[in-house]
Amino acid sequence: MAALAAGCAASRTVGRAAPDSRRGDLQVARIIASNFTFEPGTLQVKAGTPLVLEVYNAASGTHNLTLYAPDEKVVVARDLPGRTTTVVELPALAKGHYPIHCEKFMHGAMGMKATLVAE
Ligand SMILES: [Cu+2]
Repeated sequence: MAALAAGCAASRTVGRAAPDSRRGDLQVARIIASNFTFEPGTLQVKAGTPLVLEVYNAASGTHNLTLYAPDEKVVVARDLPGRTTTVVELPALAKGHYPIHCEKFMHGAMGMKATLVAE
């Protein structure tokens, strides 16, 4: 798990989940994957509310989104086909910092990581 702590050029942009317009008990957020970043680099969400991530992979090749809990257990791991939106449904999360990594070989080391902050 040392790779989780390795410093590199992850995106510094900040995004925020929004309430779902159809369902007040859900929040939605959009993430864009590309070679080799996630945008936003920090995604702020509400703790205690289920979350739908719409993850668009703008690259032609497959990427991956793996979300780790603060204790480094995997919450969800999903491959992201190229030029496709993958919908990832997450349960209500407890407060904390959740690292996001692309687990394709070396992509995380090249900066393809982000942080979900539940607060
Ligand atoms: Cu990748």
